[in-house]
Amino acid sequence: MSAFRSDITNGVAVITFDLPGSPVNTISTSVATEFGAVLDEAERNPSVRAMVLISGKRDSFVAGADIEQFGRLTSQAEAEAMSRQAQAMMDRVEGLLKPIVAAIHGACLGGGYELALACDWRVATDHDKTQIGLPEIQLGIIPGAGGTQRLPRLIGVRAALDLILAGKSERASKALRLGMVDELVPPSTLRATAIHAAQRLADRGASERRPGGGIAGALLDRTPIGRRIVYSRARQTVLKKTGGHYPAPLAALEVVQAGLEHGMPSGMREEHRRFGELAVGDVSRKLVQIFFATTALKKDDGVEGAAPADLPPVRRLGVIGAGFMGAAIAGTAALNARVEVRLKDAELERVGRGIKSAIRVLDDRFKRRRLSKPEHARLSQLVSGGTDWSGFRRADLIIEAVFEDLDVKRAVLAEVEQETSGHTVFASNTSTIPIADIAGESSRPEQVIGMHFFSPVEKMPLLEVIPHAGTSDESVVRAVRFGRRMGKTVIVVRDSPGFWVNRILLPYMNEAGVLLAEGVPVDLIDGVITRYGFPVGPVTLLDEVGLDVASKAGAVMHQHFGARLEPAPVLQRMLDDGRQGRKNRRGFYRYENGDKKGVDETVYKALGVQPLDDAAPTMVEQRLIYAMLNEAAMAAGEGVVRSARDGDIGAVFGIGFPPFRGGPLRQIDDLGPARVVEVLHGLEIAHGERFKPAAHLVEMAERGESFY
Ligand code: T1G
Repeated sequence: MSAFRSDITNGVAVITFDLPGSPVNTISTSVATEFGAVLDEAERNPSVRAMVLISGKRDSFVAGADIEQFGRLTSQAEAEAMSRQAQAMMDRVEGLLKPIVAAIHGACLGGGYELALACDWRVATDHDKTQIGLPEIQLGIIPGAGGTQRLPRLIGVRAALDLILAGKSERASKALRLGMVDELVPPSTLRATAIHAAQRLADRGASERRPGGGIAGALLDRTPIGRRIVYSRARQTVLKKTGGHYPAPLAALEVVQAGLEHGMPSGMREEHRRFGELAVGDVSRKLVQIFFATTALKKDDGVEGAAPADLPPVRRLGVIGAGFMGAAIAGTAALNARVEVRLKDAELERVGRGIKSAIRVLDDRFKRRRLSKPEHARLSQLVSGGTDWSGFRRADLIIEAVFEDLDVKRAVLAEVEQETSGHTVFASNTSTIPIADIAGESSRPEQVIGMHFFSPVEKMPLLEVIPHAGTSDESVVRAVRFGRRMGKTVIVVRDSPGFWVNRILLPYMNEAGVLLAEGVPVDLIDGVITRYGFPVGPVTLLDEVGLDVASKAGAVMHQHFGARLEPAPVLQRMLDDGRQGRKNRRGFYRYENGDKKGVDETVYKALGVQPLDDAAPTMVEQRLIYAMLNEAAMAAGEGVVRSARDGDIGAVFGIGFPPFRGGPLRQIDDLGPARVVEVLHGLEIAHGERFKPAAHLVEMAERGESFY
C-alpha cells in the first residue's frame, strides 16, 4: 500500500501523505524512497505547476522520523547513513524546479518540520493540535535532516538555537510570530489556502523574506562577531542546564555554528556525523525508551485485560477541600480536562480563595499565551464552589483533598456517600494514608480509590492512582482516564505505605538526614545529587516539602517498615528550632523575598553538628543513591508497581530521577543486580542494617535476572 496519493487541482498537485496502518505519519527509509518517486512524477508532469504537501491523518502532519526505526540502529555508520538519506530527501524537496507548499495541521515535529522547512512556503492551521518544532534533543539526538541548517537561516540564529537546544515545539500562533511558518488559517481552509499559495508561487516566484529581529537581529544574528556572542551564551546556558550529562545540545550548537560559519555543506556534514554518533549513544537509548514508555502509558488503563466497555467519561468533577492542593487540582482539571468543577469547603471564605487560586492556573496559561482570551473566560466559568453539597450530586468523580488525617477523610467519605448518587467514584488525594483504611467503613468500597497528585499539581507530570483490594476495575479506569485528561502520566500502584514515589524517596531522604547529622555539609549533599543529574538535591527538597510534612510522612513510613526507615533526628531538631523550610522562610537554606539563597550557616548549630570539611563526595552519593535503588528493588519485588516501566517512569516524572539514566530499575539493570548487592553489602557493614540488600535483589543476582 502506498503512503502517498496525488491529485491535481488547477495545476497544483496535492500530495497527501497517509502512512497506512500507522496512527501518525513518520518518515522511514521506505517512505523517503516512495516520496522521491512521487516528486519525480509531479516534476515531470507538464500539467503540474506547483505542489502542496498535506497530511491524510486527522490531527498530525508528520511526527518526524520513525523513532522505532532509529531505536533499532546498531552502528554509528548506519545511523549516519540514515541521517544522510533524510538530508538527501529534504535537499530533493528544496531543489524541486516547481514550488512546493507545506500545509500543516497537527503535529509537525522533527523530520516533519524539517520537511516543511525544505518547502518554499508553510501554511499552518491555527488550532490547538498544531504544534511545530524540533524535539530531537529530548530524544538525545539532534535534528538530522537539515533542520540545524535551515532553521537558523529562516528565523535567525538566536531564535533557532532557542528552539533546537531545548527541543521545544510551539503552537501555531507563536510559530508564525517567529517566522517558522508563513501563514495561519483555520483548518477548514487549509487545503484551499495552500493551493492558492502554490499557484501564487508558480506565477510570481517567492518574494524575498525580510530578516526579522530588528537591530538586535542585525547585530547578533547577522554578523560573525554578534554570532560569536550568541554561541558563547548558548554554550553557557546549555552547560548550566545539562550539567554536562546530555551531549546532544552541545553537538547541536556546534553543528549550527559549523553551518553558519563555514557554509551549508559543511554544516550538513557535521549534522549527519554528530547525528550518527548520538543516535547509538547510551543517553539517546534511554530517552527513547522513556518516550515509548510514556506513549504506552497513554493507552494503559491500569487494569488487567480489557477496560469495561461503554464507560462514559467524567463530565463533572467535585473537589472537597479548597486549600492549596484542592484548588490546584480544580484549576488543572478545568484547564486540561475542560470539565465543570465544583469546589467545596467548610467556610465560604476558603471557597472563595480556592476558586481564585484555581483560576490562577488558567491566568498563568493566558499570560504565557497558551490560552486565548475567550478560552480563558470560558474555562474560568467552569469552576464554581460553595459550602454545601450543591453541584456534587451530578459529579462523576469526587476528589477529596482535605487535611491528611484518617478520621477526617473517613468522615468526608461517609458524607459523600450520603449526598451523592451511586455512580460517583470517590478519590482520596493522600500521600500517606492507606486507601483500604479510608474505604474501611464505606458502603461503596468498590468506588473508593486513591489519586496521589504531586505539588505543584499544574506543573508536575505524574499521578499515582491507587486502587485498594476492593476497588472495581471500572473505578480504576475512570480515575486513570481522568488523570490522563488532566494532562498527567498515570501509573497505577499498589495500596501500600508511601505508594511508589514516596516509598523510594523516603530512605534516600532519611539518608540525607543521617548524613546531615554526621556533619556532612548541606551544599555537599545537594551538590553530589544535582551532579548525579537530579534537578534538586534532597536537602533542598526537604525545605520545599516542608520539614513538618516530611517528618509526618517519615513517621508513617517508620511505623510500617520499622527500624530500616527510622527517621534521622535532624528533622525534629529543625522543627524544635522553628524551621519548617521554605514555607516559613527558615530551613536549611536562607530565603529572601521568596528566593532561595545560600545555605543558612546557622543551621549547623541547630543540628548540633560541626560541618565536616573532609566528607567524601563519592561516598555521599553512593549512600544516597543506593538507599533509593535498594528500596526501589524491594518495592518492585513486592509488586508495588505493575512493571519496571511504571516504576522508572514514576521515578523520572515524580522525583526527577535523571532521565538519561532511565530510572532506578533501569539503573540497577545497567549496574547489574549482583554489583548492586555487593555495594549494598559494603554499605551495610560500614553504616548499618538499613543497607541490607533487598531479598528480591539478592534473588535476582543469584538467578542472573534483570528488571527488563
Ligand atoms: N516515530 C514512531 N512512532 C511515533 C512517532 C514517531 N516519531 N510519533 C508518534 N508515534 C506513535 C506513538 O508511538 C503511538 O504509537 C502513536 O504514534 C500515537 O502517538 C531526522 C531524527 C506526534 C505529538 O519526537 O510527540 O524526526 O503506541 O499516543 O498524544 O531529525 O506522539 O499508538 O502504536 O503519542 O496524539 C522527532 C514524537 C522524531 C515526535 C502525537 N519527533 N511524537 O501525540 O499520540 S526524531 C518526535 C510525539 C526525528 C529527524 C529526526 C507524539 C505526537 P502507538 P501518541 P498523541
